[in-house]
Amino acid sequence: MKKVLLMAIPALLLVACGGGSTEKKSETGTEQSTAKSFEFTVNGVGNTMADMMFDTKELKVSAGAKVKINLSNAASDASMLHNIVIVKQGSEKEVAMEGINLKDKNYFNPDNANVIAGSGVAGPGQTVSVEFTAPEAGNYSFICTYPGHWTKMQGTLIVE
Ligand SMILES: [Cu+2]
Repeated sequence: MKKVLLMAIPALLLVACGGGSTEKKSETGTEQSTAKSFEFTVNGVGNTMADMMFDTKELKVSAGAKVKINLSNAASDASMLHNIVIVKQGSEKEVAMEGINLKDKNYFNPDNANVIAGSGVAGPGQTVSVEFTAPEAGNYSFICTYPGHWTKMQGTLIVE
């Protein structure tokens, strides 16, 4: 699994940041024992391009928390391959389009600044996971970037 630790997200939507928080910019490998953690399971359902979707449309976490999202592919049709990629809102299409030819990278570019994190690809009956540190407060999207899926398979990650 790719380790995607984005500590340096360029200031986006940096508005209501009251109080000078002294957030630790933890170096790779260190962990704040006080950090919250969240784990979710999202199911990829449907067996056709028309009815496929994530069964969960909204996830809520705290900024800086450890987050793990398990994507369980509940499809039975062999053509239904899914991943789950967390991206900055508004970049869904761009990230998905860039990923079309990146089969070797699970259909997304982990180096794209709009990508927070992403999972591997799950075939029917398989589960894949993505773990990341929640970015700063705001709304993000989670999408499936398997070619042709992003418009149908979307949800919102709310970071508070
Ligand atoms: Cu998909």
